[in-house]
Amino acid sequence: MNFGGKVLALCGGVGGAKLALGLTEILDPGQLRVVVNTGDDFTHFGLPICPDLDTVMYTLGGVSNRQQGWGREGESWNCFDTLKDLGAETWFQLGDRDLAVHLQRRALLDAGYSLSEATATLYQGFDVRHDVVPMTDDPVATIIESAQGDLPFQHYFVRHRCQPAITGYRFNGIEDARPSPGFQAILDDPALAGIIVCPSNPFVSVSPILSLPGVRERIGKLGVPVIAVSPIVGGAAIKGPAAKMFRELDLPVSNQGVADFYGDLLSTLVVNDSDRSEPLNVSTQVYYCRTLMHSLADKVALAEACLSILKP
Ligand code: FO1
Repeated sequence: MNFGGKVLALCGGVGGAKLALGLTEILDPGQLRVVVNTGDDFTHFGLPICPDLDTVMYTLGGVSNRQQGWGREGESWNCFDTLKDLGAETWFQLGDRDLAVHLQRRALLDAGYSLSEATATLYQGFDVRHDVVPMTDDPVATIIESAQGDLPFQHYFVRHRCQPAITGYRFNGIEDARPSPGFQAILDDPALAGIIVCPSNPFVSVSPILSLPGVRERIGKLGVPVIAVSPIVGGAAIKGPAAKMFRELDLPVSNQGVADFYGDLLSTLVVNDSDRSEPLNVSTQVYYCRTLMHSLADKVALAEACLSILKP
């Protein structure tokens, strides 16, 4: 696409990966950088698991399990079944092919590579040509504060199936974390023409990225358009626990709630067509289009719509 300048996409897991795929269909590798949440990351069986980085990698690499929303298609479960036989913890499922990624990430990190470097190597292995970088190379862990106490994110999300009512959340380590070199470089790049906040969970997917020291302030001062695709449609989340979290945090489960959450960071909120009748009291522009992304054509159409808003 003849798009003047570079685009930065801020991205969590499934919803973010879908829009990122649409963007890669339109933009050349040099025109796009995707920055991915790492607050969901954790260590399991000694292996570094990066669910959002891997969901984006499998999606852009064309090997994702689209029905499941995580992991790879055509997966086998020999290792996992054996773990079961051995009486090991099996609340977090790891497929054989997926395990190879975590093993190689472990080896790269142990050899002294940063998470950014390990990610670049893994993405190359899946023939992903666009730049995708972790938000930080430093350890950050999302903690869900709940009626059952503090839960590391994967325990809340997978082990407890998002059932505990949430009372708050925090990102352990965030104060000492620095944006990754690739994230910092795009923020400092004079060619940066706009930022797209993907339709990911605002609290636990996008907020960790924006909470890195200096990031929100830097974005505010860039003077480039910042658009967010609302993950709420018809008062419900497209996927995942976002709506439940809005409700439990006493926030409106609506596009208004999303706009309020991002506040003055945004220049445009992109809202699904079907929500045209929702009254919105916002100071940002509102752009209506189809935001549901079932097919590749949907993903490309939404990416085109976002880029048309950013285009000077
Ligand atoms: N999600 C699940 O609901 N159950 C699982 O067993 C599970 C395993 C898993 C393994 C590797 C990986 O990269 C992701 C995995 N996910 C699983 C998804 C993931 O933990 C969440 O969807 C994200 O953290 C939310 O963005």
